[in-house]
Parts: sequence; structure tokens; C-alpha cells
Amino acid sequence: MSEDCIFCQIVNGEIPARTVYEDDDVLAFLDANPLAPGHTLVIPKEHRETLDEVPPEPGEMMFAAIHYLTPIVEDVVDADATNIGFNNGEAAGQEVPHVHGHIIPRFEGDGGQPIHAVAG
Ligand code: DGP
Repeated sequence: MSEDCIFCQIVNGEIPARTVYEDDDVLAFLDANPLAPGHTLVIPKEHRETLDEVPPEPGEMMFAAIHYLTPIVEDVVDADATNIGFNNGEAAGQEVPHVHGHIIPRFEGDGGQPIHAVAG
């Protein structure tokens, strides 16, 4: 745990969050600043800043949770599709330095950008 990390504080229950999934290694909760209804963040519970710092097993658990949760999130908000992505490192726009995957529901005609648009 990193004491000044807001996601570690969520893991420890010190900051409230709307949890959608939890197991021994992984926590998923709704994004406080959602890009779409149902925007969900999936994190390893153990503090790691970027993906390269995550050991294989918790990494696999995180991706398994994303795989498991994506159709459920789509179903709950009646989405047509999903963007799944990581801002991995500050230069890539990562604001919270605790690894997190975004599950962002998408809707026909929502006017949003495909994920590759950021890489121009
Ligand atoms: P990123 O730019 O990839 O680091 O995204 C960080 C996301 O985390 C951003 O979409 C907003 C979300 N976020 C920041 N602080 C909190 C918080 O305290 N609670 C929750 N639920 N989400 C947060």
C-alpha cells in the first residue's frame, strides 16, 4: 500500500467507492468522473504504479476480471460496445499512479472517439 494513493485508500475502505467486483487480488469500482454511464475502473489491490511493475499473477487476475466484467457492464447499462484501455504512465495521461484499466461503455451515435484517436 502507498499511503497517499487514492486507489489504495479505496482498497482499504478509507475513501468510499461504488464497488462492482472484488476478489483477493482485484477491485473494480465506478469511475468518479465517468466518460459514460457504467464507466468502471479495474485495479490490482496491491499498489503498482504502471503495468510493467505488476507481477504476472495479479496482472492475469486483473485482465481476467476485465474479461469477466466487460459483458456484465455492457448489459447493465445496455451499451452497444466498450472501450477498454490503460493510460500507462504520466506521458500517456495517467493521472492516478496506481495501475487501472478503464471499461468505458459505448452507445451507437454517442459521438465519442475510438481509442486509437489519441495516438493520432
Ligand atoms: P487516468 O487518467 O487513467 O489515471 O484515470 C484516472 C481515473 O480515476 C479518472 O477517470 C477519474 C478516476 N478517479 C480519480 N479519483 C477517483 C476517486 O477518488 N474515486 C473514483 N471512483 N474514481 C476516481
